[in-house]
Amino acid sequence: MRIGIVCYASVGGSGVVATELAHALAFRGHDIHLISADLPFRWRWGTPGLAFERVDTPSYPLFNEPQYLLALTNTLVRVSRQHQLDIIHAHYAVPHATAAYLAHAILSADPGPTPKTVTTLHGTDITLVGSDPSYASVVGFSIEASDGVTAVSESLKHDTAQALGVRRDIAVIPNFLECGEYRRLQDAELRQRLCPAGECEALITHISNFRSVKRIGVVIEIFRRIQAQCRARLVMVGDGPDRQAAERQVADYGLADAVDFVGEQHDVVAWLSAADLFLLPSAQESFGLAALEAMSCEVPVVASRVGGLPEVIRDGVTGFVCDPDDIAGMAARSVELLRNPALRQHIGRAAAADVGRRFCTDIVVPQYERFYDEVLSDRVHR
Ligand code: GMT
Repeated sequence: MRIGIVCYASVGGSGVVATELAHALAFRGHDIHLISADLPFRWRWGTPGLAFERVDTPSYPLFNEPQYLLALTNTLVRVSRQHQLDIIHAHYAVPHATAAYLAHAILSADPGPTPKTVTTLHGTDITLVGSDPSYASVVGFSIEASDGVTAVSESLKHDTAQALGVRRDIAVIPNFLECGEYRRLQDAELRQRLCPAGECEALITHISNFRSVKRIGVVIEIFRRIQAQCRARLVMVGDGPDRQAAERQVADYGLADAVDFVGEQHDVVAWLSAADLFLLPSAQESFGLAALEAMSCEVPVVASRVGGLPEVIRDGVTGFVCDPDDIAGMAARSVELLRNPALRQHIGRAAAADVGRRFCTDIVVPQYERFYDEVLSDRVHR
């Protein structure tokens, strides 16, 4: 198949999933064009069958507003015409589903077949941004107009109907990772560096893009409560708007010596392999790719019971999910895990095994291939 995949380049799960899907599909013999404003975070050169197509949004002194939707639509039309795309696959509805719709309308006047459009919903494109009254009508319309729609969890499928009144069929295809790569490393060097003997007993990690939905302040509050009961260090991986406030909070709590802010990191497997526990107390999380990565590296996760997280983490079996307001509960679960190495190992191994059964590339990517086949043969219900 010839597929154009559209995504955001910035650090964020939707861009990661779209880029990994592009690599995996190219590896499986498809002709893939990854279309984005910049090279995505996870982009790797040299995969045969995979090309990068940049969206250039020219500026003009009259406009304060960059015309990204028009530039993207134009790029989709150009790439479709040059490479006779079978499918345009938009990751993140805002505004990618709308650009796909417009490109489809333009291309339908050309002779020959018009590419089908597929939209994958990721989360905040529905729950925060897409349902904002400033966007809701056009986002709902563009989703209804796609030839096929997928969501990364049952919870997000439900939220799409609730928030936007979308009535069409939505297939649930979960996020995935390369299970062979997301494996706990036995290399103790980073652990030793972060957690020298005598200074800390447990290493706790959080990875995100530090936006308010991730509740970074709650991560630090949970850590403060853990610290009151057992010696531990917290490693904060990532960057974003809430980082400064978090650093101030850490200083106010007198925890500066126990918390490291290490910024964005490419090699998350090494950081996860050093960890005993992963915290994800988000306010909303349609899937929680970061939790999946931790689980695959045998790190037990304590998370909020929101969105798709309970579909990823089986409470009490492959990690723990608590009411998002129950900060005391999240701290108690964390302490329970940190004080009991056997439980930690048991949950960590169960988590990695479950990821291996449900969320590996070679299990999930064929689900996308089957979905593309259904869309191309008009077997998808609107
Ligand atoms: O979180 C966002 O605002 C953006 C989005 C992204 O592009 O990373 O995250 C969402 O998509 C991820 C990939 O499908 C999911 O793993 C995240 O749970 C989801 N974030 C939220 O729902 C808050």
